[in-house]
Amino acid sequence: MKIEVWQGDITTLAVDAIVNAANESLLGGGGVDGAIHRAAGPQLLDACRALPEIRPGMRCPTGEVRQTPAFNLPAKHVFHTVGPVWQDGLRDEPALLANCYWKSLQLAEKLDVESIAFPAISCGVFGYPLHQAAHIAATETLTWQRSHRQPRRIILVAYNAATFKAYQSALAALGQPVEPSTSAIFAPLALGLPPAAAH
Ligand code: AR6
Repeated sequence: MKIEVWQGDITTLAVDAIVNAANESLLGGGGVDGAIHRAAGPQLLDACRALPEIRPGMRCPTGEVRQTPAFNLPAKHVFHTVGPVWQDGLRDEPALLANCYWKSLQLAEKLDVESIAFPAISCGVFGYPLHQAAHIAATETLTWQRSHRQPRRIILVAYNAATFKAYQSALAALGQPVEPSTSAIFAPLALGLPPAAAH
């Protein structure tokens, strides 16, 4: 088994679970969060609002994960996780980012998820340096995969070429080269099925 790397829009993937890079309110935002809410439809926001608040305005602390259905998306579940805002790297950012990956994988195992796709959590608005974040994503997912059977497919989604390259070099440094054909291997899953056919 290998960690897969795929370049494109995570909202098009017919996987069991896609991970959202959200904020602690879970009430939507820009970036991949905005794209996921737009593609899933307004029921996603209702489902997020229905999740319990830990304190006013906070439904999911940084480094944790919450689950909702995926509504109009071709995926089955959305796992909402909250990455750390990058400050200087000395405020627990690496451990918090690692938790986003690890706790999402624990939830996936609990829900019998066979395939899961992650965006580059914290690498947009939250400003995490790309190569450091890619190293954490690669380390957590490879470590998980080497010691667990599920999820069988773990896909790191790069929205742009720079992120794809960062994943390639992070995985190669950890002993897993990524062949250029990886996205072709993945293509049969990314069928772009109309949402109604996928449910
Ligand atoms: N598919 C895959 N990746 C995407 C997509 C997409 N459709 N769109 C963007 N990305 P960001 P963060 C990539 O900013 O840094 C939101 O407002 C993007 O290129 O979405 O964790 C939330 O509500 C980047 O590599 O998330 C929070 O307030 C990566 O996804 C805050 O932003 C993450 O960028 C979270 O910031």
